[in-house]
Amino acid sequence: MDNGTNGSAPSNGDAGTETLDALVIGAGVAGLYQLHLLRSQGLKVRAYDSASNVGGTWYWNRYPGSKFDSEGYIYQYLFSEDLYKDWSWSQRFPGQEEIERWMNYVADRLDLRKDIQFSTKIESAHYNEDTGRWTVRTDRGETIDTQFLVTCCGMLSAPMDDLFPGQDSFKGQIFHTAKWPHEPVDLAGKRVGVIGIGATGIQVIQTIASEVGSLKVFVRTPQYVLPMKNPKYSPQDVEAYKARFKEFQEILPNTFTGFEYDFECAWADLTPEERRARLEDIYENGSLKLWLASFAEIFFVEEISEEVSEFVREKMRARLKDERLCDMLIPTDYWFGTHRVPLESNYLEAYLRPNVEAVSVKDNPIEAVTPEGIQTADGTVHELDIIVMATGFDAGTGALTRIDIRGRGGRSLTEDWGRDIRTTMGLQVHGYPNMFTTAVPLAPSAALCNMTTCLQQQAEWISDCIQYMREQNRTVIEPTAETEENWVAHHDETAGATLIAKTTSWYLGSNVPGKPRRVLSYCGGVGTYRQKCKEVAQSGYEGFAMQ
Ligand code: NA7
Repeated sequence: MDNGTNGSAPSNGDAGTETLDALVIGAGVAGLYQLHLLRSQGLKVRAYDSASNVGGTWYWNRYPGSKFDSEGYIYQYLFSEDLYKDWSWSQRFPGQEEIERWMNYVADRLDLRKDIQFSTKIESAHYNEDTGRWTVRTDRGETIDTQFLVTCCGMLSAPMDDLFPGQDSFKGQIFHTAKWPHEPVDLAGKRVGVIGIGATGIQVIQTIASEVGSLKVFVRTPQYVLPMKNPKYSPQDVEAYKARFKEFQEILPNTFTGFEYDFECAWADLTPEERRARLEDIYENGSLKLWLASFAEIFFVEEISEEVSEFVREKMRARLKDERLCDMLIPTDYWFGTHRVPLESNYLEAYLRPNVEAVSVKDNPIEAVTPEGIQTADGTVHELDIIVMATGFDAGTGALTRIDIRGRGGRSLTEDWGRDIRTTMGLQVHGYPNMFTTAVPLAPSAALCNMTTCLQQQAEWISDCIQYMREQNRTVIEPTAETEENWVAHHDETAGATLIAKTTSWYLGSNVPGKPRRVLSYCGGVGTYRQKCKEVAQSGYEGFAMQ
């Protein structure tokens, strides 16, 4: 899978400084498209990635059971019908290996590799006010001088992998899911512990439960889950979804979440029986539709959210049966859909297996990793051979705050975002001229959307903006403080009206100690956000100072 292809190294000698028009950080979904767009515009552009190949999220997250929760046929680039139609998914929600192959297919089809430097980490990026350009340094000792810095680092690429004292002392193997090795990990017969039951932990647990000797799942916060229906595709199925290409091009960018479905009716317009029937019907769809397109009111109205939450709890109870498991695994103190809802396949049933044990660490937290296993606060040591940390990410900001990024006057993004997470539409940050961002906070691409829909829109906005600047003979762009303030206020107002703002989760950054709280994703909807971005472009980038 990993063909180890390395793009060409900087062209002008080992000690020299290469000069680019644009440097893209990341060769995942956003980075590949951004590179393609900017290169097509005639810019001298290069993408850098610390991985040895393309894929981003789908390169790193190769843990057992890793797969889409978005349908493969909508997790797609929509700018080229040929690119879309020449790839065929084998099933509705494909797995990581197939997704990684698809990303390689995209890179090859667009001939992107020659402009990507792999196995290279960007360590710092400093803005030079005199030249209006960025000086970027890599872990290979290279220096690159670039006019534009475009970050395509993904919203979930900074793993929370250093959480417990003693991790290094563990005698067995310990892996964070986002750093899963390329070599197969032999789980057969082993005593395995999984920490975390987010979307990732759930996929791991349901996949390995039957393979391992014993499995201990360390459960802190219960999680609403929805069963996935994941049929294999026949050639006819593939033809049928491909025939909808134009429809997807139309629909996806304009729905609330960038998925193919949208809210259709208001809660108040239906009788209780009709509501129930609608919930049952959507539940049977086996997708994220119950969350993202059942009733918009679940995000705003506590009573309605509670009713839909109870519907999901009922479904979970019927499968779990066991009272202790129900208490541990079914949420009661937050509402369905106020943070990421995972899809699953026989995940709950895994807990009914004799070799699987759910260990509550809610009131008895994990205190340390010892040479033998995981130790909880009461002193118990759970002896293990393998520990899987499905412990999530420093979402939206972590990828950038782990790079030394300095803007005007030497200001540090790590320090700025350490105080207050602010962006202008998730596309630029005041104080950091000529830096464009994707998948960062205050845009839908920070959480609540089908990522490809949102990332394509952002990449297109960025390349259009750069094109405009070149046509206007402008060289530097930066949102004004006022524009950013207005966007932050609008974002906060929109987010504050939702129940998302009342739920502790990574959607608010509450999984990272010390991280300033703010709902990361723009909650006004993908279509609305797109429209607002379009208006900015049509106005000649009003609110963005250009020189
Ligand atoms: P998540 O959704 O952030 O889940 C992380 C899980 O790890 C969650 O259950 C956490 O419990 C648990 N966790 C984290 N730290 C601890 C400690 N110290 N003790 C016990 N349990 C802990 O990450 P995922 O990778 O599953 O999903 C992230 C996104 O990737 C997902 O939304 C998809 O979009 C893809 P907690 O809830 O904090 O109590």
